[in-house]
Amino acid sequence: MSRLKRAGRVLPAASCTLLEELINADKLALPCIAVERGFQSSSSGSTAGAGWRSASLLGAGAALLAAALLSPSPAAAKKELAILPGSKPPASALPKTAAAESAAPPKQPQQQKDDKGRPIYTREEVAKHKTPKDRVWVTYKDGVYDITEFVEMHPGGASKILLAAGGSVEPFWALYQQHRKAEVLQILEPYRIGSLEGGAAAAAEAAAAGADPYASDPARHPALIPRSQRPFNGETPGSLLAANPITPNDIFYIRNHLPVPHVDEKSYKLKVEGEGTRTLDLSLEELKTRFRKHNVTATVQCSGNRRNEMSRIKQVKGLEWDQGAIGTAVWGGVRLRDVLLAAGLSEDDPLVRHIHFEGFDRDPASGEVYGASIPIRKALSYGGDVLLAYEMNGQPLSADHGAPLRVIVPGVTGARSVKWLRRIVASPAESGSHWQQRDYKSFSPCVDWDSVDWGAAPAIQEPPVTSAICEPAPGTTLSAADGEVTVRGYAWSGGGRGIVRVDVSADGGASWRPARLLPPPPGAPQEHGAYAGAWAWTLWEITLPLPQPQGPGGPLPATVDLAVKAVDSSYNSQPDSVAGIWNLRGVVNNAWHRVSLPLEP
Ligand SMILES: Nc1nc2c(c(=O)[nH]1)N[C@H]1C(S)=C(S)[C@@H](COP(=O)(O)O)O[C@H]1N2
Ligand SMILES: [Mo]
Repeated sequence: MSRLKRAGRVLPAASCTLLEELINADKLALPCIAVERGFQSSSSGSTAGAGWRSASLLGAGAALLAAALLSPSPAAAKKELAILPGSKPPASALPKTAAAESAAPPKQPQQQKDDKGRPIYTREEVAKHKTPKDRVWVTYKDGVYDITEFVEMHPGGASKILLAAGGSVEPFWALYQQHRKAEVLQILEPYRIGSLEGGAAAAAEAAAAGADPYASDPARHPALIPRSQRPFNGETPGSLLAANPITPNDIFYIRNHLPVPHVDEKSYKLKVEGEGTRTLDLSLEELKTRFRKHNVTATVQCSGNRRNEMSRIKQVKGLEWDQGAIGTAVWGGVRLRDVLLAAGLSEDDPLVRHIHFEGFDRDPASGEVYGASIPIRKALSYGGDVLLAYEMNGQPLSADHGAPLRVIVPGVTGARSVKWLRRIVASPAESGSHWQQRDYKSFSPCVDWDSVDWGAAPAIQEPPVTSAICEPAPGTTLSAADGEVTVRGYAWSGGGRGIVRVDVSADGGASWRPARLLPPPPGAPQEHGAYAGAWAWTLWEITLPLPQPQGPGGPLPATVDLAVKAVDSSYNSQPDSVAGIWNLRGVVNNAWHRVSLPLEP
């Protein structure tokens, strides 16, 4: 109550409207600015879908190439290619064609040629070719390929291959190891238009100047949609998210506030100290041998997931995440509880209320380290499954995901799962970290950056039930002639509450149909809607009929307005709109997720 009063006192009633002007840039320059340097300007256009940058890249027909490049059986993909109505022989895509020539970069005085007389292109030139309009180029080893014709041959659908447009296909092939590259290469070869400058070795030339604190950041998978470069933040494209209940490590979203610290695994020590403990210094080896190993299948989601929808209502400060700042992995490590008990912490120590985590990452300007805390009840709970993880899906943690050791707090917002864990502190008080005290909190829609009282709201721990549509991608045009559309996505709730139901609408929420819940990932409770320990998301899918014209040439709605909402095991559901939960930092957006797609006859 006192919190509400406090907020009420500082706010003139007139400011309590969502129709206020956008917060101006000066007002945004608040405490978090140091850690949000890289954040990209928003796409706060008023039209639905304005923020969906990558979606428009997905031209019709890409699915075929995806099939060819990603399918387990390239032979089958070739067959598919052969039976396509109106498909041209691949020879039409050779560089001789007028189309390919006209789209070539402006002729340089002396175009460099490779040993076969083919033009040599730089990576920058290749990167300009990401859409059918600009021609779609990809590279494989030192080859440059114009695959535009191939992409356009297919009649439609969202696809994965255009994610590689303008760059190398190799990281995508590595993601889907099941396909045999030699045969897929045969499909690719006729589309070769030239060679890459410096050959395959050019890829290694990336390392930048020494003064840059981000210079030693690791390479990232090109499928990640970057939301900022320094620090790096990137999300998983929807089509890849919905494809697998376990998110492959390489495309798991990355949320870094600071430069990636490189921690030597051999000399690594975890310090455990604070109220009611005797200090421990544990090497990675000691952690692995002195404590029992556990695997926990858990979803991690950033509090800012789906923030871009908030910015469409009124600008918020933060990374413009779409629905991909979420992922699910099987985390391997030791229980935090076991380590705390080994440090002598007593379960009924009245002085210990919070467990703090501190990372090795440090703000190069202020020296501040990343930190967060969780309540003691969660930290010590046997069923709470809080893990000190050194493995992600059976692999050692990568540099971006917190090597060599990170915290995984299942059912709790991502910010508390501290990466590159340096220190654990038992304490009577919450962490004083910026990210615990002055960020990752939500307020009334009327609170702005002038009036915000950070002490007035609790730090986000368990997030509310949420869900999102991952496929079809925004920008996809639906065809009534197809009769139906298949919609896929995820649903997840905080606190280990399982998903009992997911409702999907194709008319903006006027009518609903329950989606089919897909089998939970390995290690998660196998029944849907578990009351506890349901740390992992539920993927779902549904095929819905598309509106049909009444008689030939009859009228059709211009769009199909998809919406999704989920229900968790406490029968919590989601609010229908973003406006009522808008908050200045753009966190915990769990409104119905809506995707409007144009409908053609
Ligand atoms: N040390 C440290 N831990 C951190 C962060 C960070 O910047 N530094 N980011 C946090 C946030 S906000 C999120 S959402 C998750 C993201 O984990 P991921 O990058 O492995 O997906 O890590 C959390 N742990
Ligand atoms: Mo986050």
